[in-house]
Amino acid sequence: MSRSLTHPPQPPAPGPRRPEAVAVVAFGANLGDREATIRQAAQRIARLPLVDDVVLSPLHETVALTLDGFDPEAPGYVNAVALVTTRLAPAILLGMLHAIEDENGRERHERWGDRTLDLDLIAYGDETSDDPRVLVPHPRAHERLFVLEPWLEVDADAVLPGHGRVADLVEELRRRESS
Ligand code: A4P
Ligand code: MG
Repeated sequence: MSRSLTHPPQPPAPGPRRPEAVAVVAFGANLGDREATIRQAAQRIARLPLVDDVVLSPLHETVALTLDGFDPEAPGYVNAVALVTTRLAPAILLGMLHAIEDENGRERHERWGDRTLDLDLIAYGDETSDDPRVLVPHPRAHERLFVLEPWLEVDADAVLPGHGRVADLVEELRRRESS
C-alpha cells in the first residue's frame, strides 16, 4: 500500500473531553513508614495530569483483615481515603494508582498479603463497571469500616452506588461489630 506524502497518517483524534468526576481512592499500608507512604502517595496523585483536586481524610490505625478474619497479631494497617476530582477515566486512573503502588515497592505475593501500599478505586462518581480489571464500586468496600469511616469524614453525604448512604452502612457495621 502506498503512503501519501501530502496526507501522512495522523494520530487518532482525541476523544470527547471527559467531564470532571469525583473518584474515591482508598489507601492501606501495613509495612514500612506507613503514614509517610500514604501522605506521599496522596501528593503524587495530586500531581497526576487531569487531577484537579485531592482531599485526604485523617489516617486511621486499623487491625489487619486477613483471609482468616481480623488478626491483631498481624502488622497493623494505616488506612485513609481521598476524594480525587479528576477527568481521568476510571481504568486510566486505576493504572496510574498501580504505578504509584509499584513506585512504593509494592510486591504482590499473596492475596491480602502484607503491603507497603495498596491503592483501591472505591467509587467513581455514580458509575458502575463489572469489568474485572476495573470493578466499580470496589466489591468489598461496603463491608469495610476501614474504608467507609474515613470516606465519611471527607464526605458526610457520601453514597456508595448500589449500597446506599455511607453513614447508614457505617452505623450498621458498627452495630454488627459491637453485638
Ligand atoms: N481491580 C479491579 N477493580 C479494582 C478496584 N476498583 N480497585 C483489580 C483496585 N483494584 C481493582 O488487586 C487485585 C486486582 O484487582 C488487580 O489486578 C486490579 O486491577 P491488588 O491490589 O493487586 O491485590 P490485593 O489488594 O491484594 O487484592 P484485593 O482483593 O484488592 O485486596 P483488598 O480487598 O484491597 O484487601 N486490612 C486492613 N485493616 N486494612 C486494609 O487496607 N486491605 C486488604 C486488601 C486486606 N486487609 C486489610 C486491608
Ligand atoms: Mg488492592
